[in-house]
Amino acid sequence: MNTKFSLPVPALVSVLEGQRIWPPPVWLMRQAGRYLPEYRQVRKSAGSFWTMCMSPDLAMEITLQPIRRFDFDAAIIFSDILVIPYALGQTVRFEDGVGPVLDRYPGLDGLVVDSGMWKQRLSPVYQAVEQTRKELSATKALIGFAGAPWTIAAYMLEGRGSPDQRAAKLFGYSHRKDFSHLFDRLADVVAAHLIWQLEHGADAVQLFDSWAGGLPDHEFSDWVIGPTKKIVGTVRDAVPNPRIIGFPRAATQSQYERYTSETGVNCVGIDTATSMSWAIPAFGAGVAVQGNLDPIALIAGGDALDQAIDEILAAGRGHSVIFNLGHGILPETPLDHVARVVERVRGSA
Ligand code: 1CP
Repeated sequence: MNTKFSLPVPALVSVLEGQRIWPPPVWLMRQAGRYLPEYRQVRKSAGSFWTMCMSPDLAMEITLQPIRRFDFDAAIIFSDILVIPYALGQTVRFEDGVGPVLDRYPGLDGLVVDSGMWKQRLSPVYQAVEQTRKELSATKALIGFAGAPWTIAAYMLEGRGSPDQRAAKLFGYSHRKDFSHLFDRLADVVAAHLIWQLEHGADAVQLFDSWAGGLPDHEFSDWVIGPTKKIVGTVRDAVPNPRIIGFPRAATQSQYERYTSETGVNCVGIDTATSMSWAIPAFGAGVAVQGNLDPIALIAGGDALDQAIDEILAAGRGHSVIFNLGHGILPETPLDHVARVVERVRGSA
């Protein structure tokens, strides 16, 4: 039989390939998580966050929960950016009320170099990606992700999340060479992790550089742009037409512009303080823009939420945009406010 049929292309994929889709595809960073009662239920029976990340069946279930409830245009695989230090041999624990806590940084020589070992340790993520892609409707995109090297390095050297990344910066300023070797290692493992997710069925990948804000220009070049560019190049050499979203959260406008023109990503995620109407012309037509509703406006709801949604839509109309938050959704977010976002974005046709 020679029956030809073509699968629908998810709207998010079309936007990442440069098309202008209206209404724009919508998903929310950290859309699988504690604001969902069905997530809290699974979390309770699984016992720990890490167990959920490392069990493909549970990770798939949690990934699909927000799609079932809100019909988002994309699912993001349930995992964490801190699986990378784990793959490198630096143990991570998630403590209730504290967040992630890492063992002491073992130094470059203490990190695992064998990519077979990385793949083995991270294999539950690839299994989860493969299973989820099979389960998810063909109209929805599946996003894989990784932390970007600077943000991962900050956790590895600080041992936990920190407001100013002081330990990582101090290390970087005082041991430039060692730091640059660490970035080389991180770029290798992060690129491999993105490639393996794409090979197992992810339609796109996002690099989270959550701590990119607050760096001087020189360090932004060395620690954010350089490693990201290297990762994008490695992924492009390994996989045909990979779709890559970069999110250098809280960078300055000129840093955002340089990140966009120099790294080679298909789409740049902007944070809440960076305006959509500035970013679209500044980044140019070849790059899609994702963002950037204030997660606190999402908690507030009402007129403030409607107005914030409408401003982003007005700025984005006629361009390649993906509707999202400017940072992750917060646990206290009311469910009906999230439903309101999807309804209002879809209603803007
Ligand atoms: O149940 C729980 O207590 C765990 C909370 C939780 C969740 C739901 C953590 C611990 N990680 C996650 C999942 C997660 N993390 C996803 C899943 C997919 C989705 O988006 O739905 C993603 C993409 C991440 C990415 C992540 N982890 C980032 C980058 C995005 C961001 O928000 O800036 C960061 C910085 C982390 C580290 C991390 N993991 C968990 C927490 C609480 C944190 C942040 C801690 C800190 O502020 O330092």
